[in-house]
Parts: sequence; C-alpha cells; structure tokens
Amino acid sequence: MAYQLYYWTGIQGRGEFVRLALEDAGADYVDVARVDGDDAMQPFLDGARGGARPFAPPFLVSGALVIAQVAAILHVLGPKLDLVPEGEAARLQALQLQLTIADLVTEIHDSHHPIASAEYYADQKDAAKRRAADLRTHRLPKFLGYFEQVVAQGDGRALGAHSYVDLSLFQIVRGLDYAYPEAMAALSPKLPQLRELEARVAERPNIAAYLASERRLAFNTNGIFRHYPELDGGIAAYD
Ligand SMILES: N[C@@H](CCC(=O)N[C@@H](CS)C(=O)NCC(=O)O)C(=O)O
Repeated sequence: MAYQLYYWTGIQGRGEFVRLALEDAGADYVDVARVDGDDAMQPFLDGARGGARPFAPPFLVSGALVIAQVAAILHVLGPKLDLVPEGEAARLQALQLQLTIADLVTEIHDSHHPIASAEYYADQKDAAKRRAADLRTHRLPKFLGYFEQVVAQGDGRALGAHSYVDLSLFQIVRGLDYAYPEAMAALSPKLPQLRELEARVAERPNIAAYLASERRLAFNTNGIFRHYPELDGGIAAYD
C-alpha cells in the first residue's frame, strides 16, 4: 500500500478529512487501526518508530515519511493525488483554508467539551449549552459565511478547481447537518454555494461509492460532530 492512515477506530473524526482525499483520488491506502486495532498507533505516538513523532492521530505513513496534523497531511497529499491546483500560491491558499477548517473543527469539538476533553459531556453540559449557543449564533455564521464567500469567488470551488479543500468543506457541512440540524436549517438559506458544493462532491463517483460503503462510518456521539438535541437551536442573529 502506498499510504497507511492511522486513526481511531469507531469514529469518522479528524481522520475523515484525510480519508475523503484518499478515497476521492482512488489512492492505494490502508486504514491501519481498522485492521490491526488502535494499539497499532502507539509505537508512533511513543516515538518508537522512525520519522517525525506525531502528537495525536490522524497521521499518515508513506515510505519513510510520517506526517501528522490534518492540514499538513493534505498539504503533502494534494499534489500527489491531484487534489490541489498547480503552483505555490494555490498550495498555500489551500493550506491556509485547511488550517481555518481545522480551527472550526476545534471550535465544533469544544462546543460539546468546553471544559475538558477527557471529562464526560454530562459533567460539562451547562457550559456546553452556553458554548454551543455561541457557536450557533456567532461562530458558525462567521466561519460558514467566510467559506461561502471564498467558494463564490472560486465559481463554486474553494480554489476555482476541485481540491481537497472542497472535500473538507463537504465534510464540515455534512457533520454540522448531523450535529446541529436546526441551526443549519436556519443558516442554509445564506449558504447556497456551500450547499451546491456539498451536492457536487457527494456526486463524485469515488465519493458516492465511498459514502455507500461500509468504510464510511455513521456520525455518532463519540466523534467531533455530536448531536445532542439540547445543544441545537436557532441562529439568533439571523432570526
Ligand atoms: N490539530 C490536529 C488535532 C489532532 C487531534 O486532536 N486528534 C485527536 C483525535 S481527533 C486526538 O486523538 N487527540 C488526543 C489528544 O489531544 O490528547 C489535527 O488537525 O490533526
């Protein structure tokens, strides 16, 4: 296999942004933990294997290279999988957009775990309600409004041509539809470009096949995007 992806079993999580790129390109890869179990990641996390030591999954192994951080992984894969337009400016623009997506992913995660990642949701529910209300009312309109404009400027694509950034924006929209359906219903009329992008990505043959396969796990309440009805609601600023 050309690529070995390492990520937790049982959830889409941050690994899904890498998986979507590998699947869209029809790349030769193995999802190692799904074959060998989560323990397969430990030697890398312990620094017992060669290459750069990852702090956390996902990480990708390609020959002697070990690459962690979703945005860095996609920065490396983009040109190899033909998932970024040519040229330094386009590659940097893609990286910058992907890092902004990473910021958004962290804020989405923190909306259900605002106090401590290692503590139960039930023990931080009150704080989560406040944080989720802020996410819905201020942060999602700001982030998604920004990406809407970026996609509009690119004639329906973040970079003016298909790229890994479009695949990640697809995942953001699908994840938020699962986690915050009421908020997304309120926001969607303001996001026609992102909705068109979502539909176009879903129809790409390799993505459609992937979404219909067993490799695409369902969203669940262990991942980044979690649906807790008490955290969902309207977008006050748009009401
Ligand atoms: N910025 C990193 C975040 C990596 C990350 O937070 N991974 C999570 C799973 S989605 C993890 O295993 N974290 C362990 C920890 O933070 O202790 C990326 O985008 O790859």
